[in-house]
Amino acid sequence: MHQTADQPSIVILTGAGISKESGLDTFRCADGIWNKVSLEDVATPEGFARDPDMVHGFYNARRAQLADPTLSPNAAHEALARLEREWPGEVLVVTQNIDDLHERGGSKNVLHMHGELKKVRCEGCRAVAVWDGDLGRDSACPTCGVAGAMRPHVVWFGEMPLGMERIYAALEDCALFLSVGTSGNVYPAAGFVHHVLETSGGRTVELNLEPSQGATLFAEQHYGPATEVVPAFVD
Ligand code: BV8
Repeated sequence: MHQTADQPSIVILTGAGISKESGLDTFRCADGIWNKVSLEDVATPEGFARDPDMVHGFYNARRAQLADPTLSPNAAHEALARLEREWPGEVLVVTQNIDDLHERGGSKNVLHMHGELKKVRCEGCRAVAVWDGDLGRDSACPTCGVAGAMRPHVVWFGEMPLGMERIYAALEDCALFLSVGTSGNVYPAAGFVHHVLETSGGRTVELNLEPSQGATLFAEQHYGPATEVVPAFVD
């Protein structure tokens, strides 16, 4: 569908809940990742400096899970891709997730504000590269060749999320802000609904398994598994 600039736009914020029914863990549910490993140890620059092998191991295990051929996008990812194809205006998926299930579900306009599991970054030349398999403390940069300076291309706590200028511009212009599968614990993402209310005044809708931290800020809420509530909302 050809998107025309003057048509109303949609911004969709997604979190780990949208990938849960594809078999990927969330962070703060009872069986969540942060109940198994401390985020200070594996999702901060300090943790990486303290024990790079532990952090590489944490992301290598998640990258291997993503490469599992039985893992696939679910009806919620596919419904958002359908919305992008059928909506005349721009549809931007801003995801906190580092998996690639939105792209594999057919979404084209995706912004990974917390980075991507399948990409790595060289702390020497700053180049970002696609990476399959394990990354280690001695891995060499595919761009500059220097070994020992590679890290996951992932935003850790205390680091600036990616694409913030583009995200705020989209929020200030959107007719609909849809939040899917996020607990609303992590900033700046958790503050996006507030930004919409203060700027574009767009329609705000939360689709989640249960009320998020910011639930009362949304004009509409629909609760249930993403594979049910997202297609129901989109279609
Ligand atoms: C920054 C790494 C500034 C990749 C992640 C006090 C106040 C305000 C802010 C702060 C503060 N103290 C510290 C901060 C800043 C901090 C923050 O917000 N901390 C929190 C804990 C208070 N934020 C940051 O540090 C961010 N950076 O602020 O930079 C700055 C300024 C200038 C210069 C430099 C820096 C960076 C945050 C990014 C951290 N990285 N991940 C990875 O390993 O994955 S965040 C981590 O949490 C995850 O990646 C995820 O993206 C994120 C959010 O989690 P959710 O996606 O919401 O997942 P969660 O499990 O919480 O919830 C799942 C939801 O799904 C639940 O509601 C559940 O009910 C629902 N669900 C479950 N099943 C289903 C379902 N829904 C539908 N269907 C289902 N089947």
